[in-house]
Amino acid sequence: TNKVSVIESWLRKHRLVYVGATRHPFIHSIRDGTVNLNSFRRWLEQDYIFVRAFVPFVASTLVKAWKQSGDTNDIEVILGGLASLNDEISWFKKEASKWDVSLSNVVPQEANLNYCRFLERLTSPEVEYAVAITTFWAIETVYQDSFAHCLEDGSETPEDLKRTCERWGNDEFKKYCDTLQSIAEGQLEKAPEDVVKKAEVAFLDVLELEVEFWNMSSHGG
Ligand code: HMH
Repeated sequence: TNKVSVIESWLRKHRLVYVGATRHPFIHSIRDGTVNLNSFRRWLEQDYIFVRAFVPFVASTLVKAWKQSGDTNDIEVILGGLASLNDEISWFKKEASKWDVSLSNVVPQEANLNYCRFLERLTSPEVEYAVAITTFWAIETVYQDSFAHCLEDGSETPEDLKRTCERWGNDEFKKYCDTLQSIAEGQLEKAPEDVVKKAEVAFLDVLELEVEFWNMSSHGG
């Protein structure tokens, strides 16, 4: 059938919000090479804190997959996500030393704290798997879409920043996001209406929190 999927319909309905999160001025500044390097350093140190908080959220999503879906494929995909977060933490440490950023005493800023609290709320066993996996997909997809934009033809991303853009903008990460999307879609198709509504709200929350995160990186605060 050519029925529009739940996620596809949200992307249409919330197009402007989605574009706001994935084509933020901070991303434009990386893409056109005008990015302020202190802003980039701030993003790097704050995102390291974010990723550390992202791990328990993804782990809790794995537990939900195991309890509520039991699908072997879902569990392996989420486990793969956890494994890549393990690599990501090492990557942050290496990258930070290249930029003279110290990760040992980073003070999380307000936008980051808000985002980490949101993740923590979603680790609750009362939050449905459909909501958690949709949130997981949204979080990964915003970075994939944003950083891939910095690598497209015509972009003038400085050489030093390409390593970062490639981390999330590469084709394999795109495929991983597509897989998460189809898992989320499968859950949403069979979820009751109130759960689909909660997942939509969580999707919009992610977009808003991502915009605040980019704002924080650009200007501090
Ligand atoms: C703020 N959103 C933020 N940081 C990340 N590392 C990702 C998404 C994707 O992993």
